[in-house]
Amino acid sequence: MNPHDRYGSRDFESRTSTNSITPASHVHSNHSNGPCQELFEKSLLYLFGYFCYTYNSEPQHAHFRGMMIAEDVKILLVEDDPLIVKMIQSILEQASYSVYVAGNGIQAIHLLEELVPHLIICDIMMPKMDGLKFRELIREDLDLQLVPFIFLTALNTEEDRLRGYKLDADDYITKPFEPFEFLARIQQKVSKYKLYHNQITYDALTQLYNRRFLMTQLAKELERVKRYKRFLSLIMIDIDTFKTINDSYGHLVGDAVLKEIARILSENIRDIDFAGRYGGEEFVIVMPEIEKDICIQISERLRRLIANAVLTEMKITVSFSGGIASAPEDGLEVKTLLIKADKALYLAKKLGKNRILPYGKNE
Ligand code: GH3
Ligand code: MG
Ligand code: MG
Ligand code: MG
Repeated sequence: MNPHDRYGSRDFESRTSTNSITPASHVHSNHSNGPCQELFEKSLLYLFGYFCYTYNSEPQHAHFRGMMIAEDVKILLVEDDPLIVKMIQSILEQASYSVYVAGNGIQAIHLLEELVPHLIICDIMMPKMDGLKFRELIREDLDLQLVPFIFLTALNTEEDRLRGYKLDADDYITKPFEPFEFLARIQQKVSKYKLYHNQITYDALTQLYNRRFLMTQLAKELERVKRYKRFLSLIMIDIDTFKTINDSYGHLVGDAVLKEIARILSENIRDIDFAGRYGGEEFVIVMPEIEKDICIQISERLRRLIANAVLTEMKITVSFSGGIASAPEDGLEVKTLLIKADKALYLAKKLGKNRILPYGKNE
């Protein structure tokens, strides 16, 4: 079992905290039958039957909410043929993937407004917007640029395949395909992407979001605050006199203390909140939909929790100081809010540490 399963489940892949889309929102439309359609469908069904009989699914794992927990790997399937959709969906779901289906490029773009999948499988010949046009459009999206993209198509001349690769497709699978090989190719791309994604998203020591990803997520939340006139608070935390821990017990114990602090913080925030490691012994917790006064209360609870915790086998106790800033009252930009939270934190240190100050009440 994944040791982090208990941490709850904020879905970091969603583009904002309020989104909730469910897998397999199908939309199908009629498609034109090619000359070999019947034979093709029969061979697909045969291979698929064999696959269902033999395949033994294994659970997948990924990261959520700034710490690892049981995973949900999302695959977007853009395909207009209902039979192929059904088959691929079944293959992928048996391998524990969540499948989201769009019947053409336009529907796929609509789904991608809320979803960042771990992989996209895309047919080429589709009504309204074909796969090539769809690929061209999403290549410009920063969130999607690195998501593996596979063309799955009956178009199988060298020219067709080259055209696919020129659009920077990671793979080009032709129909009919063999289910085991198909799944193996998907799994290989998903696991490479997960590895890469984890490296650019999480801090290796604490498994919280790293600074870069934290700021990206915060920027997205602030967009939402602006667009929907919502609010958000964040606390910047700095462990008090942490240098003395290193000096007294050594860096490895210091690391273990940081890990435990991260775990406690992460276990005691809501699913839609997220925590990141901002620097060495500095953390930031972002709380969407929380106004400053409530953030103070929540942060006080966290401060007491940490101050009362006995950490590591060495039974170490620590405290932290924190500075709070809120949107929109203190600003709507990432930089502005972090600077203000840092100013409040600085004052909290100056006033004697082990305390939390909101920006704007003491300057
Ligand atoms: P203050 O109350 O003013 O924050 O005092 P402090 O000792 O916490 O502050 P200072 O900035 O002087 O020191 C921070 C220390 O955190 C120094 C550095 O060695 C330690 N540190 C930073 N990152 C890590 C880390 O990843 N592992 C360990 N073990 N220590 C770290
Ligand atoms: Mg098609
Ligand atoms: Mg510091
Ligand atoms: Mg410190």
